[in-house]
This record gives sequence, C-alpha cells and structure tokens, in this order.
Amino acid sequence: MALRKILIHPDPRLKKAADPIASVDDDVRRLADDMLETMYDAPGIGLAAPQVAVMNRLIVMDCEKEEGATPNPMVLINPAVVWTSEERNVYDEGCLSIPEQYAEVERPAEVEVQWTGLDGKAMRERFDGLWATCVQHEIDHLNGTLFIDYLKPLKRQMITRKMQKLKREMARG
Ligand code: K1U
Ligand code: ZN
Repeated sequence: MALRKILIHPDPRLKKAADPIASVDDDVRRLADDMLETMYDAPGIGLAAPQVAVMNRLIVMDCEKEEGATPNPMVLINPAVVWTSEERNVYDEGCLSIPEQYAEVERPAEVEVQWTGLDGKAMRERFDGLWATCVQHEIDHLNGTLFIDYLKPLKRQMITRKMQKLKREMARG
C-alpha cells in the first residue's frame, strides 16, 4: 500500500469526467488500497480517484468517524445514483482537494446507489445521513463537480483565490 498525492483545486483534472472501469484487476485493487490508506491518513471520510490523478470511476468512503467506532471501509467501482429522496439535507461540506474550506450544501437526504464491488459483483444500497452526503460528494468528483460549484459565484471565487495562493506557497516550499 502507498500514500498517493491529493490534487489541490484549481486543477483541470478535478473538472473532467472520469472513465468507467472495464474490469476489476490488480491495478484497480492496488488503487483502492492506496486510496483508503490516503483517505485515512489525510484524514477524510471519502476520496475519489480523480483526486489522486487517476481518471477512473472509483471512490472509497468510511463515514464511521466517531473515535473508537469500528472502521467500515467501502470501495465503489462505477457508482451511479439510481434513486434520490424528495427530502433534502444540508451539511457543512469540506473537501481534501480544497483544504480548510467548508460551506453548506443541500442535497437529497437519502440516495440509492448501484456499483460494482471489488469482487466484481453488482451491488445496490440505500444511504442516509453523512453516508448519503459523502457518496453524492464523491460521485460528483467522478463527474468533474466540486462542492464549491453549488455556491454563489462570489464565494466560489473567494475560495478558488485562497487555493491559488496556497498552491503558490506550497510550490515555494
Ligand atoms: O472527497 C473528499 O474530498 C473527502 C471529503 C468528503 C466529504 C466531507 C464532508 C462532506 C461530504 C464529503 C472529506 O473527507 S473532508 C474531511 C472531513 O470531512 C473529515 C475529516 C476527518 C474527520 C471527519 C471528517
Ligand atoms: Zn471532495
């Protein structure tokens, strides 16, 4: 297992749609392992492959964030939302590609998602609470959408400028 570098916004790869995964092979299993390690190390509750510069449709999540909770890592290959609730939920979202910036985003409170598991089997599950917010945030990443795209243009611009400054400082070392 290895830590992968997380891309920071703005980066053109975070604005592009990712490609479906044709078959679950050793490369896909290694990517999933590396992404889980990278997510726990960050720390975060989710991560999408484009955030580590891999333009394939794979996400990982573990929303059991209470201290002492049993870990519940999930790997979703080619995930797709197949049902959304009428009820909506607002959550103060963050993003590992937009460090230390948070904003309220409204999304369906419950979603049903279909995906392929690491064993190649078709899966379907309903998510609620933080899991529902997280799976929608991660699937958005696969479509080149960031949580700041839901904000008013002025707020989005302010966050983007902060990230440009952060990247300049990081490049200077
Ligand atoms: O996709 C990502 O950038 C990861 C992101 C997922 C996410 C957070 C909040 C709402 C929706 C999706 C994060 O994990 S940001 C970090 C974070 O939320 C967190 C970190 C440590 C403990 C608990 C939460
Ligand atoms: Zn994110």
